[in-house]
Amino acid sequence: MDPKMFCFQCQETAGGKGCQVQGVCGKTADVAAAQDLLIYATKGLAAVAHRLRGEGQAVDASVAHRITLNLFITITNANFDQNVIDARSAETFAVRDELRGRLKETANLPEAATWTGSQADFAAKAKKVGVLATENEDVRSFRELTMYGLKGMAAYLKHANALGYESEDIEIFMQRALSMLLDDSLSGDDLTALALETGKFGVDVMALLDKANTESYGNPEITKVQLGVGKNPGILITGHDLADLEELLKQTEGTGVDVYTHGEMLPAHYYPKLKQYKHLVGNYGNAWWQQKEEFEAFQGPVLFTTNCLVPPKDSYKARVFTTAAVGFPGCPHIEEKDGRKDFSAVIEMAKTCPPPKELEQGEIVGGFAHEQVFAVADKVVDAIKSGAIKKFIVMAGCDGRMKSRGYYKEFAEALPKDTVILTAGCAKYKYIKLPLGDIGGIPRVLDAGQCNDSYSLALIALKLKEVFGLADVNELPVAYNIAWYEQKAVIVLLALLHLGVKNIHLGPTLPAFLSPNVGKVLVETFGIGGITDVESDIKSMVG
Ligand code: SF4
Ligand code: SF3
Repeated sequence: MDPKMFCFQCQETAGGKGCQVQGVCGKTADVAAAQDLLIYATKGLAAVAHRLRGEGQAVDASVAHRITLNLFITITNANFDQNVIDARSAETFAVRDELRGRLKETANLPEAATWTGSQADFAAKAKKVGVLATENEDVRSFRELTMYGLKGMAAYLKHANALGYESEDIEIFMQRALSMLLDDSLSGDDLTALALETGKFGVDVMALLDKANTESYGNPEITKVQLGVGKNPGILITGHDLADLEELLKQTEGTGVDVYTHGEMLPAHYYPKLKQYKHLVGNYGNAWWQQKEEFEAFQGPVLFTTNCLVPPKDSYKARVFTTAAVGFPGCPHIEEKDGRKDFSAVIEMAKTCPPPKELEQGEIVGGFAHEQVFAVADKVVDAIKSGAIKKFIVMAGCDGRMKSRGYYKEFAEALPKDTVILTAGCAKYKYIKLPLGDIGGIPRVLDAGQCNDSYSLALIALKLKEVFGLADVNELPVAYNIAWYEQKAVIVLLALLHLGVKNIHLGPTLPAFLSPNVGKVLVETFGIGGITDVESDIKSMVG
């Protein structure tokens, strides 16, 4: 029997193989098909744009922006609204056809660049263009590895774009890579090279976003973030988009409504220009997967700026607002108009709501991005030289709902006291609130920020390599134990591989989209491995 859908892009995929009836994330078969069609349309548009450039013709920046948003929309836990997704497919096909009309040479275009059909034909077409349309499992695996890297890249590029930072090089690469995913003539070596090149542009996009964030808001600095609540009504903002947070902070100023961060928005508190807003009062809750209980308790409106959205319960659904790539049927979506988003509906709702129920008290200390760590580099280097710090463990990445992820909390607790955890991404919620202490004033968990701030961790490693005069970044006393869930973790992984980092442990399970042969390439070339149990892994990673 044909599966109703097929998706294996995230770590929680059904049975560790693929969601075939309904997504574990809540994505229905119809939404999965709509996303498949949007990806197909986007590849077709990219193929036409790539050929136009090859002919020396200009391609408008709006094409790149469309591709970026289309990819972002299909990331895990971003958009569950079939109408929105289908409308984007229709528009994308129309833009593709308009561009194709300008081509001088249209011979041998791939099918995705030429398919014609009405919106009524979408459902039938969508069934034929998903992941399984590539029959050879190794080709499929390489293609999807690159595709998920591109989705992560799109997410980070979109955040940089929101702050006015663009990169034509990255956009041109994305269009070329997408068009290569339609090319049946490529060899295994070509596809391996493409996946690794995606990692190179992964470094570039994280560098661009880092520049956008730090030039807009200053360099993150060591900051204590409150976990308790105040007496005012509040808005909870979640996701990764700092530009949306800044706009919300401006519009809530003086209204008597407080703003709380949730999940991946926590690191906003570390930026000097964002933390100056006195009504940005604290962080509420934990990583994305606990949102059902936490949003109920929050009692006020919740604004989603990116993934991870869990299909909301009726008890709080009326309080959920979305913007940008995020969408859920029945939840109001705030569009940008004339360069501005109007959050007044969110603010007006907040004024009618009781203040949040307190979940906990205390604080989180974070803000250890590259410049802040460089500022205390002497202290860190001395601690390594004296043996006070024996090893750094990079534990960046994602959190998730699987019970097996308890491993990361246990691993953090069991690490010897002379080790320091370097973290970024929502994976941190497994251990950032634990009393792990410090080493001569250096906290044993250094949070650099969001998942994209894994770039900061790479810069810190490269700086240490320079200070210690090492030839290879793998000679440093640094081990990598990374937790992944969605596609932004894929671009982070490919970026680390591009930087030459070897022997990364990836868990809690290896990606289902890696075929045995492609997995073998990654193991043999880069020493990538899974996780086993806490005791054995501490022995092998720390010694
Ligand atoms: Fe399944 Fe993950 Fe795809 Fe959702 S995103 S359908 S959980 S593989
Ligand atoms: Fe988390 Fe979704 Fe990946 Fe940005 S919010 S790290 S999972």
